[in-house]
Amino acid sequence: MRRKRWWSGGVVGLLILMGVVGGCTGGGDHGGGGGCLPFGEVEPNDTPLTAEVLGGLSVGACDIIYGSLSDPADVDSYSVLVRESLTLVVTFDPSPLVDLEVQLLEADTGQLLRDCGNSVVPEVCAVPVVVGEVALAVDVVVTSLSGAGPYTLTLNAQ
Ligand SMILES: [Ca+2]
Repeated sequence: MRRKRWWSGGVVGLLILMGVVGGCTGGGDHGGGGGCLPFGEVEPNDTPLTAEVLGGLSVGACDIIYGSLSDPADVDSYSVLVRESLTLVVTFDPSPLVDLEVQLLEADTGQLLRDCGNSVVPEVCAVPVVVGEVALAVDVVVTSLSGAGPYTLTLNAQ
């Protein structure tokens, strides 16, 4: 009798566990509660080959990057793996010392997905990303139009 009850509890527990895992498609990329995962910038990151890898993005996930362009010629590249079709909402918040340009490229082909323009207008850039059966690597490239200084970049997958 006792053994049977234990087994029932085990099945229920397993189903609950499966439900939790199935419901969180981010696979641990977001800490729950909708908070953004923080990243510090790591140099060198000037080229697609040295892009800082931020990991996978699924709907509901969010990364926030604290970076800095050390001089007007500096380039900062970040690589995300988009796991499903989603809209990537990029928000950039530079220091007044720097005027940024942010571009999103398909990592494998180098094809431009969206030029988000400079940091004056707009400061928010929504980029639809269509993903087939295989996850798509996207490079986010930050350059300076003028000046140099720190910035905050938020990648929100919706
Ligand atoms: Ca750099």
